[in-house]
Amino acid sequence: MTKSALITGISGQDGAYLAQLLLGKGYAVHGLMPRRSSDTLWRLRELGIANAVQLIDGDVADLSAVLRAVKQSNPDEIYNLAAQSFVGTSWQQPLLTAQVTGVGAANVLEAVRLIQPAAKFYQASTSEQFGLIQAERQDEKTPFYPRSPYGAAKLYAHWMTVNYRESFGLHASTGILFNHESPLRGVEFVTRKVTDAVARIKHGQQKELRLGNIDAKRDWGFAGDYVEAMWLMTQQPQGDDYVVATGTTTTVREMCRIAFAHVGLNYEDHVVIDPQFFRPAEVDVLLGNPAKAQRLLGWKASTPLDALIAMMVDADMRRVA
Ligand code: NAP
Ligand code: F7E
Repeated sequence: MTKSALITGISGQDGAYLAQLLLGKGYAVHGLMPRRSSDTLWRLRELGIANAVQLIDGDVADLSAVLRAVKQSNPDEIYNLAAQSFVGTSWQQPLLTAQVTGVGAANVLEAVRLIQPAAKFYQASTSEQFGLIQAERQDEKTPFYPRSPYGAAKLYAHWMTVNYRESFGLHASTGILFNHESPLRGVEFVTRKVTDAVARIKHGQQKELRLGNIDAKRDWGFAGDYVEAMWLMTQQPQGDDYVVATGTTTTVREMCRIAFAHVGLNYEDHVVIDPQFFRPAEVDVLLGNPAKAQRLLGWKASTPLDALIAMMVDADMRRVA
């Protein structure tokens, strides 16, 4: 029997890789897609799967649309990836972020509870929930302390998922994923902003790159590896919470050095610090402990940061050329 999956946020970085993974496993893949006036299918097209997925018109903040999508797709597994996911924007649009990133998850949980309670549910939780870190290495037991409207909205979605698991017996999991990147990353996020600029500078189209706090540290992995962890969670006998990370942390500064050096440039000749990119509150450092995911899911990050950055710079060099 062909399995059916519903992915909210299918047009995003993770949605595209997850759709590719599930199609490869023989799933019928459905995606909830909000109407946009501009093209948002570029990632699915880059992976060559735009015509292989079935798109359902709807916004995750609209319960009626979510109910209809669940009914129409009759899913065995539901992956809730839809979000206003850019931390910087969450201070400019805190209520929209709450509606989409927070209440949107509750809408999907309600739809599962009401019409598809046997479906396995995955919630895209985040290391941003740790924010002002309460332990040097963060794991599933580390207390949360979000530092942005995005982190606070995700925390609501996270606890709603745990609550629905405990209250209604749903097979509901949260993946507390640390930063993960790829050539399909949105250009507003720092890694892709850097690799895109490196390609433009190398091609003589740009001279400088303006950044904010380059002393911030992140635990960066490859999105292609991380969607495997999402799928492994829905294959377990019961729902649970898992940290997904590499277990190493690196400054934005060092990430810049690697990216510029990949094409023979020195980042210090091009990076300019610009106060407009500093945030009202910063998450200074994140470092995950993925031991539980390794032990119970058999999952381990397999792409080192320099290989990831090289992959991203090479893709942007091709695009800019
Ligand atoms: P992304 O590229 O920003 O993708 C977000 C997706 O959500 C897009 O398809 C977007 O569609 C969709 N979306 C936005 N508003 C929506 C709405 N109102 N209704 C339905 N869909 C909506 O994010 P990502 O990097 O793939 O991340 C996937 C999920 O994991 C997100 O929930 C994110 O918060 C979370 N997460 C990401 C990371 C990371 O490092 N990447 C780490 C931890 C957790 P449009 O493009 O049309 O707006
Ligand atoms: O920032 C610093 C910035 O925007 C990383 C999302 O996927 O991962 C992502 O959130 C760091 C921060 O990612 C610039 O201040 C410096 O310290 O790439 P980012 P993020 O905020 O960590 C988490 C896990 C998610 O869940 C989110 O959805 O880089 N930084 N200068 C900059 N960041 C940006 N964007 N732009 C700069 O110019």
